[in-house]
Amino acid sequence: MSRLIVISNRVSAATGGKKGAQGGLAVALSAALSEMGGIWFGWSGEQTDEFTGQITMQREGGFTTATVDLEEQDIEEYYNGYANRTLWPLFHYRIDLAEYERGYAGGYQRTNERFADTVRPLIEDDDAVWVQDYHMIPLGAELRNRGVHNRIGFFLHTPWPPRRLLSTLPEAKDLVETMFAYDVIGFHTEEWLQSFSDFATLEMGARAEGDFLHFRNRRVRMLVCPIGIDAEEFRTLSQGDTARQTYEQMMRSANGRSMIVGVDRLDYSKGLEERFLGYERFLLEHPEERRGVFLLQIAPPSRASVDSYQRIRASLEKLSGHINGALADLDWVPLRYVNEGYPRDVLAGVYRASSIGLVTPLRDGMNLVAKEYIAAQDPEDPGVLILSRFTGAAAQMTEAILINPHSAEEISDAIGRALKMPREERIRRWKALMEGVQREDVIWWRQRFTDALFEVPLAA
Ligand code: GDG
Repeated sequence: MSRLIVISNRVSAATGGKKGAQGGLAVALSAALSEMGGIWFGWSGEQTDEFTGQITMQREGGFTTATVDLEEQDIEEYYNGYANRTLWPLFHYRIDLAEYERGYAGGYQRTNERFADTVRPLIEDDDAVWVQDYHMIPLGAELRNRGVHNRIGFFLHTPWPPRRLLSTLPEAKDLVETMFAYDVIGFHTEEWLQSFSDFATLEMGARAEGDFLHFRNRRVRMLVCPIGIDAEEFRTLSQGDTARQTYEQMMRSANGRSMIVGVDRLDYSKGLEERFLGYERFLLEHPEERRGVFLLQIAPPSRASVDSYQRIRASLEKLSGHINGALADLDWVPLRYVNEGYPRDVLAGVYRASSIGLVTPLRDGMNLVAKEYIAAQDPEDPGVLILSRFTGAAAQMTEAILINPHSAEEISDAIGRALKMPREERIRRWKALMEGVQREDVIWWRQRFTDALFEVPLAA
């Protein structure tokens, strides 16, 4: 049987089988790897003085992880540079924040070549290779250059930007050309897939035929494959001791008030400023509701060495201070803003105690928090999900209250509507959402992708 070789920027730390310590993606990929056997390869997250390609192998839970250290220049140009300062903002439609530097592009290419050199000897003839995300777009082409004829798939976890935006990237065509080395390319939504196809056909002369794109002598299959969560695991987590204690603690602290919750990595794509402004608008427009609600925003800092992340952090501190300064009372604080991460079982309890899940990204490939919020609810008395229509999740979660996050009025109206929503309507919406979260879960996602990959005929 074929083994699976998963390649991603970071490899999830081995957790000794402790459920709940990993995120959904790690759970899904480790399950696939344990079932099929294989290797998960990526950067260790560590820095070394000089790149040697020395691999650290660890065997755990039925599969092997293989990691490699990078040198300082690689980390600066490939990870902090091209991945986080160029591609991430561009792929989230923020060309105002994207930095186009030849040094970053060169470092990205060099580091991907280093990854290819390092992982190449681990790949056997029958293996299928699955590359994850925007850090590693040229990796498939580099593997082909090193004689890998195996099936190779690529999955993009972020949006793919519209053609005219992608055209601002100096090396856009070269980058897209490398993607024709893959056999299957997966996106969360039809919209991201269509943007990719538009660029390839209209800017580069590729030919579309059904699900396939033809370019020069290559043919790739494009696949819509929305990622899910491990719904069962999350539901179990939300009924465990820690989640229950957290739930009780939160209910006591809410003291009869309705809690609204947001949970996001601190990132400008998540629409946190817009969320705060929408919530402030609700408080200003509905003074009578004020003391009956509060917003808990959990936002663990990420990518702190990148300037744009320092700026968004400073701006949110200012805005939350302003809202609390203007509106708080002796025994009521409208906004609890916490820059810390919490274990997943604590988060599950927080979600369950919240009357509203407020998810307002300006752009998001999928957004797993929306799905986790639904999975954690009490079926008898579920909360209401307010979801930005610019997330991948909105294409599936149509029973949420869908809003435009750029409009403070829409956020304010949605909060008012959610607070007043009758229980029967809450239950009806939640049931439909939960059914989707359970049906199209993370196991479904990886099965859908690997099925498509194994349908590809092997090169003669
Ligand atoms: C990228 C794409 C796509 C958050 N705070 C804590 C914590 N989290 C967990 C959440 C959730 C995960 O992090 C975040 O996932 P998202 O999907 O919301 O967002 P990104 O990190 O931007 O992920 C995204 C995803 O890839 C998968 O394809 O959906 O669009 O941008 O699981 O629960 N986890 C813990 N403590 C926290 O404080 N333990």
